[in-house]
Amino acid sequence: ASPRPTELTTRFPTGFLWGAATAAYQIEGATAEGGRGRSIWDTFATVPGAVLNGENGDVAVDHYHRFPQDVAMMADLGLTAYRFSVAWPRIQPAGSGPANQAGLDFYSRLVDTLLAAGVQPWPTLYHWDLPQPLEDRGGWPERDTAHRFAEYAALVHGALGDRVGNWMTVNEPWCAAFLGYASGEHAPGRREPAAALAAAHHLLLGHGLAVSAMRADRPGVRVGPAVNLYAVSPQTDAPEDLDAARRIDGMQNRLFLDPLLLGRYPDDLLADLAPYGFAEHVRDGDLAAINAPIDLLGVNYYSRHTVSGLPGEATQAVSSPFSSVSPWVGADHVRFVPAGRPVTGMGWEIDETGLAEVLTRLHRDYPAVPLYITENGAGYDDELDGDGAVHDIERIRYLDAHLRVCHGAIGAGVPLRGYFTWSLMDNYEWAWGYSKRFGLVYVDYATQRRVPKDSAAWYAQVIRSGGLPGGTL
Ligand code: PNW
Repeated sequence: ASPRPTELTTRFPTGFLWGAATAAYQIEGATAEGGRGRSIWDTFATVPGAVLNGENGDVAVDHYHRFPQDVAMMADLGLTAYRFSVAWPRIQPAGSGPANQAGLDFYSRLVDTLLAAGVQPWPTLYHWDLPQPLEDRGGWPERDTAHRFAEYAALVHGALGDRVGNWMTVNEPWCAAFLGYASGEHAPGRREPAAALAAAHHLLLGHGLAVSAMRADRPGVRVGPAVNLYAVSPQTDAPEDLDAARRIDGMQNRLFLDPLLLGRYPDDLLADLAPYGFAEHVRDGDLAAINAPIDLLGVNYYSRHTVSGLPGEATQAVSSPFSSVSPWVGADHVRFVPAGRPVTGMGWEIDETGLAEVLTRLHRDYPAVPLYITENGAGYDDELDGDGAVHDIERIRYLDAHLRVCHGAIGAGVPLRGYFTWSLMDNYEWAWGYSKRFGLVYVDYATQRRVPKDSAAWYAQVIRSGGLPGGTL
């Protein structure tokens, strides 16, 4: 028997995946090359006022052309895995029909380059770039979109599944549904609460149908969704605040976790959402499809929501300056209140204890499934220093604190198998355009020069040593 360590260490298990994440529209550019069709983000970015400074992903960080150097950079960092997304409009420019070979070829080359560099490819099939022709036919509020997604998933998996073992279906269905169709701060910019609920159901259904299609094709495939989970706290013990926390936890976390992992929607949400006709979208067999066995659950974690249901000063939900319409369907009276913690450059409170809560809760309340942190990171207005470096000590502190929580969770028996930081490099931060930087690597947008930040060197050292250095940061 191996001796039980008497002292806490921060050594991660052998085989723990060390990764970084990106998404197609945020990094690729080349939006008119290789037969790519238009996506809802191409359209949305042209709407006056939708994106800060009217910026778009036409060029982004030119990863479409620079991927060999970017993969070399990943290898230099020592990453053992890389999470990227596949642009649906590159594969099906019209949103349906046979695959565009040039689109498949791009991801095939990327996968081969990653494998040659010793980096595991972890693709996400949907990171928000719906083909515009599908939005023209109604988008995610339309049930047919879920079936189109499963078809597309099968095409990509058919082409890459011989080399790619781990897949994510949809990224953050909460954002895609509620920022896209309720508050309208993301593409396609619609402000229709009932449609947003339909979108949420169809994103989940699309996930489930895709899992089944991929599994039928290759029974050994490992696949799951990536959801964005938050810790949620009531501001006080007042019944109104407790109810606000129940609703926000419901809409943010349980609306997705319960159907995915338990095969049902929560009763309290079904009651809250009845006025919007939510249940009318849920047909016989849908919940069984959504509850198809998954092999992994991706958890994107950034912050905690502190909420109140009492009247008071209005604050922006999730600190978005881009819409005055709440994304919180059935809970638009809820106020998001600052709890006084330090914030990142996004205005998001830094609270690693929330990650501990999220992981503990998954372990306690849901059937066991291998967990991966598929996003975690901090956005700031980083700048090159006079010495040509980027000294991003706040990002290092953020990552260190969250990784310590991951280590503790593993020690407590949570089946956490890997960690992907958001993001590998600075990129197009959606409605914020290029103004917010999440990368370990700085990108000079004028020249596309990549400059590893201090956090990149720190992360490389963590990976090399297999754990976190002691001492204070
Ligand atoms: C996630 N919110 O987006 C995405 O998966 C990434 O593409 C993105 O760059 C990253 O987190 C940082 O923002 C989110 O308002 C966008 O709650 C907005 C919210 C949450 C996540």
